[in-house]
Amino acid sequence: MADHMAANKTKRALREGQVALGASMASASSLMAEVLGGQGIDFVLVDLQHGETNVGDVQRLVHAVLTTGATPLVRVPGNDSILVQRCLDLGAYGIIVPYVNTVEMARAVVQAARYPPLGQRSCGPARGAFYLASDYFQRANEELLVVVMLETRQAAENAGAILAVEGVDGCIIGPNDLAISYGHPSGLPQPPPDAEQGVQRVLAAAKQTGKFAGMFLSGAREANRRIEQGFRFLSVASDVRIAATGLQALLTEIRR
Ligand code: 3PY
Ligand code: MG
Repeated sequence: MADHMAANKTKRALREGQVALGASMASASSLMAEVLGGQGIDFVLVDLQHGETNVGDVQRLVHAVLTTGATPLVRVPGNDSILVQRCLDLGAYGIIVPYVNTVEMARAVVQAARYPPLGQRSCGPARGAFYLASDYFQRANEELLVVVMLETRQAAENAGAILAVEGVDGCIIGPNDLAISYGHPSGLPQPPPDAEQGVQRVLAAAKQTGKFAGMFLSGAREANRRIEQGFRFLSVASDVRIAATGLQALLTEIRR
């Protein structure tokens, strides 16, 4: 076991003002975790919200990602203190919490994810202290990434206050839920004008508070456009979408 917790490369990069690119995993496959992590990506997001993954899968998926050098992050299914703590105890290097709409909700995330004095995370890092490093408890608040999802009109309106909460490192926008909360359908190539105003409000709040803003995206052009605007934490692909679009493209080519 290491004496010192390995640095969270994604958090370091974000802190230095760099862009971090990641891929999301809807599947619970260790093979997929290794394949995605092995492509030179900064982080792999294990998804307990919309994927097939359960908390019992988290340990082996996080481990598989760690072997590749990518940072293993976990999106929990909701703002649930117990699940946040369990996923961190199972070795996640960061947590992404959906539907954080208010300052109170952001404070609850910090209470669950940070050890005292910043929060009230209970100390029992099953993997952290006995596998990751003996100084896990001392280093965790510094190394672990805490990301809130801003994906409603209310969240966009409260973005400045939410991002100012100590212990929140940054945010990521869910464009589908954001569009829906403004009364639009999901799956649009770009947010309609009123939802885009929400996007820009989040970005401005991030710049003002010195935190990072991110977005779930697919498509290189949209990713580059958002990076130019100042978004720095991007999930640019998901395993199921890549499999579906890659296979469709191949079949179209063969059948042409
Ligand atoms: C959304 O678009 O709402 C998301 O949460 C992306 O996963
Ligand atoms: Mg969402």
